[in-house]
Amino acid sequence: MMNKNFTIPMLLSLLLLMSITACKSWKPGAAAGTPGPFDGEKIIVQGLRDRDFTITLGDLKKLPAVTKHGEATRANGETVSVDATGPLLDTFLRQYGKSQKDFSRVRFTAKDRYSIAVPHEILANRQIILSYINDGEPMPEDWYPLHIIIPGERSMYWVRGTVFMGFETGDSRKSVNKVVFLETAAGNLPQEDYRYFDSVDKVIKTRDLITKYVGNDDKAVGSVFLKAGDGLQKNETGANFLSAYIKISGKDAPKFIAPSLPTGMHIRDLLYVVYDQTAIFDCTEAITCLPKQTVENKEGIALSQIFKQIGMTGGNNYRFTGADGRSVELAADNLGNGLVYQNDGGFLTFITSGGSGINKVDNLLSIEVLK
Ligand SMILES: Nc1nc2c(c(=O)[nH]1)N[C@H]1C(S)=C(S)[C@@H](COP(=O)(O)O)O[C@H]1N2
Ligand SMILES: [Mo]
Repeated sequence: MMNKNFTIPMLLSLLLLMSITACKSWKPGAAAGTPGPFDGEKIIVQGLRDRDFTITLGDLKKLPAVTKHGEATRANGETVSVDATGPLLDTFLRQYGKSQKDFSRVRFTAKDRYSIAVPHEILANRQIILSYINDGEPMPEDWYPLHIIIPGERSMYWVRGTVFMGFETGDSRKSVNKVVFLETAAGNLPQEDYRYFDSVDKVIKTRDLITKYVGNDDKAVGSVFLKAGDGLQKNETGANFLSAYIKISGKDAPKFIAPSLPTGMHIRDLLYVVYDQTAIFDCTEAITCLPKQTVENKEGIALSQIFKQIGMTGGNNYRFTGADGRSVELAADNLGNGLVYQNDGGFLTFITSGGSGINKVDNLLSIEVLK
């Protein structure tokens, strides 16, 4: 009978011991540098040598690792919080005699095609962790080989399942010399129905927009700059941009929608896009987020404000073109208090009462800097 009294606690402690060992064996590689099942997963590296090359997670595990705490706000307002373990991007770059601040942008692309470029401003000011352990534990399988963590920056930069790192140098952004107004341009392009939650809205293809209003869309454009009304700024690859749509009606319009890409890459309330040297600008969005001005009882957006936003400068003369193809040329001195507003029919109109009296352009399509 005494045997029984011994057996139960012994059995319990044995069970406890077994479960501890079991837990441990479910967490392979939870300490920095120790081997794990995903060590063979590859990451393509571009921009550090003449040719692209491949490294593995195993290679990165040989580098000294750090653990850093990062917090970010999710789109829904919640806070994501993580202790990320892995080498710093700068530690990886040091092997090639480089550092983060040497680059104008670093693009991370994931297995699910999610992609984002981290701008120089962030590269120069933040630590970037090439994380393979989150909160001391292995990550979900599809987050391997790397989860990029940038403490202090929004979680759109925290790319899971990173399989590509592209290091870009040089300022690829040229000066803007033309602005095309999206509302007017879209009116002249094929439109398709697009189901958006409970409604059916209209979309145009970005490729149609670029072909018709910017010119040769085959001209390789490294990246396309997009800015939203809430201040969000992004660079998208030329190829991804041209595979997408812009939803021009309904909720969140104008919205950059790429059905073949993760929804985290879609951008609502677009203000403007810069493709090569042309900006595509949405005045309706501008009215919701930029200072308004009144000229001749019309309320709209000052031309100077539009130029300032898109960075269009340096012209002595400008050509204003309407949707019907008719154009007027105005000297910079005569733009005066120029304003773009929406008339009662919903069409964009340019008006100025400066210099040479009142000038108007109905159904405004574009403004170009003349050499
Ligand atoms: N691979 C991959 N990484 C991604 C995304 C994605 O769709 N795929 N979405 C990004 C965006 S837009 C956000 S806001 C965060 C969301 O992270 P959370 O689910 O932890 O909030 O992950 C980022 N990393
Ligand atoms: Mo997001």
